[in-house]
Formats: sequence, structure tokens, C-alpha cells
Amino acid sequence: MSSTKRGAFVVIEGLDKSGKSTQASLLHDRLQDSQDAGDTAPPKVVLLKFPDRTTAIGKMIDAYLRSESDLDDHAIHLLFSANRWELASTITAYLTQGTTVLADRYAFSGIAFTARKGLSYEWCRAPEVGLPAPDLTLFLNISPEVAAARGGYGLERYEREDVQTDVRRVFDKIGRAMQEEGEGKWVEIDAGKNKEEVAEDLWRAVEPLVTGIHGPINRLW
Ligand code: T5A
Ligand code: NA
Repeated sequence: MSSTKRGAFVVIEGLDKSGKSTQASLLHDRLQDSQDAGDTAPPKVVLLKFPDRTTAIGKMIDAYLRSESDLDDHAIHLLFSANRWELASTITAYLTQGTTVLADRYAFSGIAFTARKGLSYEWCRAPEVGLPAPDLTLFLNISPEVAAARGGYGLERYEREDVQTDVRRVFDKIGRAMQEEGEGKWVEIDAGKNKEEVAEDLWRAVEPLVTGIHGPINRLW
């Protein structure tokens, strides 16, 4: 077996306003500082965000989320998935060159938000099959009531307590499936603590991966 290591793929998931973007940014900076990569080396870590609202597909998603357009539930689901597929080969390339990839939301949000509308879990999962699988998923756990009290809540389509409670149920199902199927580690983090405490808990889970990973990049399911 070759001793070459690849970068780790780490995903941050959770309910709306659980602090994903705040923590993804803190974690990105900490990973960057954790090792001096030198001038010519590939970047130590990159941070991606899903949905990536900057692409052509991302702009359609953005209009939908801000309720400026309406789309069939199946159609918007496939756009969210396509928005990940747009970046799949980029993720693989980064990991192969030894860069740690952090993603702020991923396929699990895709499944959870559509399945709660009543579309079947299997149908929701199908377009995600074959995407690069995370080595570690950090699920930021927060009660919908605490999330609703945070800044900016309620501005977008899905930011309602009844929606978030349903979404939470699907996330729990996904988390159990990931554990049972051994498809990559799924770790729940208490996101109701203050920012610094949550950052420490995330770091404890991520630190063992910062020196890289042996073995091939896994694929989802
Ligand atoms: N979606 C997404 C789908 O339906 N399908 C998909 O495939 C995908 C990928 C937009 C929507 O799209 C849906 C899910 C969403 O409904 P988004 O662009 O990720 O997804 O949404 P954002 O608005 O960027 O992110 P969130 O609303 O989920 O917020 P975050 O990132 O969880 O929270 P963050 O870090 O922005 O913090 C929110 C507020 O809380 C404060 C922050 O300062 C901020 O004001 N805060 C804290 N306050 C107290 N204690 C702490 N520990 C705090 N941490 C942060
Ligand atoms: Na966010």
C-alpha cells in the first residue's frame, strides 16, 4: 500500500441558524494555521458552501430560496444536487492533492429538506449517489426554538419552526443510516453553547484528520 495520504473531506451540517457558517469559517482558519504549508505547496484547506449561489444553477436556487421564483419540488431538488455535482470533480482534485476540503452543508441537507415535503427518502437520495463521501460529518444540533431566536432567522423560505422540526427528523434518520452502514463518521455537536465552546468541540473531532487520510475517496452510498 502506498504511504501517500490524501486530504480529508469534512462536512458541517445542521438546522438553519445552528451556526454552520460561523463554525465553518473558524474551523477553516484554524486548519490553515495548524500547519505551515509553505509558498509553493497546494492550499492546506478550502472551504466550500452549498448551495453555491454563484453558479448559473446557484442563481436559480437563490431566487427560489428568496421566494422570488417557484419551482416544482422535484425540479428544485435536482438543482440542489446538480449544484453539488458541478463541484464534485473539484472536490476530488483537492482531496487527491492533499488539501482538506470543508463543506458548509452537503447532500444530507438536500435529502432532509426535500424528504420533509413528502417525497420518498429513496427518491431524494438517488441523485446524490456517487458524489464524494465525507470522511466526517459534524451535525450541529440545536433546538428549533433556540435557532429561531438567532439573527436573520425567518428571512428565507424554510426558516419556520414546523419545517425545521420535520427536517430534524430526516437528519436523525440519515445520521443513524450513516452510523449503521459505516459510510463515514457522523458526529453530533451541541450547537446551543457559545461560539468558542462549539469551536472547541468541533476541533476535537477534526484534529485527528488534519495530517491527511490513507485510502481511496469514498462515494456516497
Ligand atoms: N437547502 C440546502 C436545501 O433545501 N437543499 C440543499 O441541498 C441545500 C444544500 C439555504 C437553504 O437551503 C436549503 C437549506 C436552507 O434552508 P444556506 O445558504 O446554507 O441554505 O443558509 P444560510 O442562511 O447561509 O445558513 P443558515 O441559515 O443555515 O445559518 P448557519 O450557517 O447555520 O448559521 P450562521 O453561522 O450564519 O449563524 C446564524 C446566526 O447565529 C449567530 C450568528 O452570529 C448569526 O447571527 N450564532 C450564534 N449565536 C449564539 N451562539 C452561537 N454559538 C452562535 N453561532 C452563530
Ligand atoms: Na449558513
